Amino acid sequence: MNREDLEAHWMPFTANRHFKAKPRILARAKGMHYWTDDGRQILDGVAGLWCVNAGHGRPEITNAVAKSLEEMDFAPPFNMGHPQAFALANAVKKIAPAGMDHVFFVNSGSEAVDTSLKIALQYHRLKGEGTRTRLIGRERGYHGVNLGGTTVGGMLPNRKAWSPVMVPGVDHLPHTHDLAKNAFSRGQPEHGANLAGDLEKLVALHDASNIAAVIVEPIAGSTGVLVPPKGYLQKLRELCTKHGILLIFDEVITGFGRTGSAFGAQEFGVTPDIITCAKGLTNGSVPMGAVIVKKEIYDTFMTGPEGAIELFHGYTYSSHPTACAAGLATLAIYERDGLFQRVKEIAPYWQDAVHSLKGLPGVIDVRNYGLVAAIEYEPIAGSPGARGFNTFLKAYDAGILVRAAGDITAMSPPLIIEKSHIDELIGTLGKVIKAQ
Ligand code: PXG
Ligand code: PLP
Repeated sequence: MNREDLEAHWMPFTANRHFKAKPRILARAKGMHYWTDDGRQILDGVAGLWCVNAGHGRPEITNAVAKSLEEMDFAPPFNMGHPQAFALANAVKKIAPAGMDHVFFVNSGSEAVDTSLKIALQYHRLKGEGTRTRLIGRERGYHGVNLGGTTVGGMLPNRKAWSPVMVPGVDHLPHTHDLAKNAFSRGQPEHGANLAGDLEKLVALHDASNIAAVIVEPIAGSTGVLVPPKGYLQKLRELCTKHGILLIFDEVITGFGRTGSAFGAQEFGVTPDIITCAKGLTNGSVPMGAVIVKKEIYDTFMTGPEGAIELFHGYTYSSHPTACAAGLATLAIYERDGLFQRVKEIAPYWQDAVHSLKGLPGVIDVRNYGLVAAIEYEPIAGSPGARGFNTFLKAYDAGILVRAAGDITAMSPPLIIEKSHIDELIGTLGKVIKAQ
């Protein structure tokens, strides 16, 4: 492909001119690997973009999608149903935390987040607490790119240009990243549970009667893998319950086995009121997201006249048959192959491997949980992010795909990863870091 052929496509979250000057084109994928357009094999250290949890090219998914498309390309999701939507909702409910038993389908994590915020606001109105409108996110949170999610998100470059249209009445809790106290933690860091207590300050400032929901990622992914300090999520749950505030876990990354449980909620033993998810729901094969709510929320909506629409919200492609087919096939693979349990089995090896990078030049932190890890580097003076991005580029040249988040290399391989792949991934990354 020459430069001209690349121009029309405005690429998302990409330095377009830099990319188009020296493109990185993936042409094929199978199992743990991608192949580039010029035939180079690349070991996938990020499950595509945190989504291909069962590994690439699963024939069960391909066949289910093909069959579904042949049977019925599309069915309107408003006022009409199709069997696979109900089947998938039941399959999601089966692996969701107990009591979280209703599922609203969308097409992405971003849509799941904005949907969850709308549900939270209307829930309080229906309960006669319509003053509960304020939303609370967290610094360094990522909740997708729609306006609600952008507002509750805590990443400056994602918000700056759109400041005037940010949703009003949003505050942010402090993030939990504390290198001084927690650097090189294995699993959950020791220090920082007290940071959840900042919710009390916001309650003291606004009064609980004005606060609708708190949204956090159990493990912040996009901003460089921030594992929750021991006791932090429990404390947040306690305070939300005390003040009648809904707790939303954004599990777009932590959902579907990444932590070693179906959801982070189960892994960390904290049940939120709402879960948002996407990515691993269809193994990344067809776009889809979902919002899972506890029974009490759904029941609260089911109280008006029977003939009335309860929630004026939904997408043309909510519960799209193709996506539902992909989701059903994906969840069946997770269950049949015991992939979530597999994470538990291989996580200690993964942990030892990533922590072997401690001591390499410029490495100021290594952290991990389940099958996710991050290596953080001392930034190059005057060029924040350059070291992380260069590491990504050099790693790609060396045959591994990792993700740059500022001066952090994030990794989240498919859950089918073998020890030999871990050796190759971390061995190669180590060489790249040494050569920087
Ligand atoms: N919430 C969370 C917690 C996410 O990680 C979204 C919402 C949005 O999902 P969609 O499907 O709308 O992209 C995400 C997505 C990265 C990276 O660099 C992470 C995501 C997306 C793109 C890049 O780590 N996560
Ligand atoms: N814009 C217009 C003009 C539409 O008609 C619709 C849906 O009918 C949308 C936006 C929303 O599209 P979607 O439902 O795919 O999110």
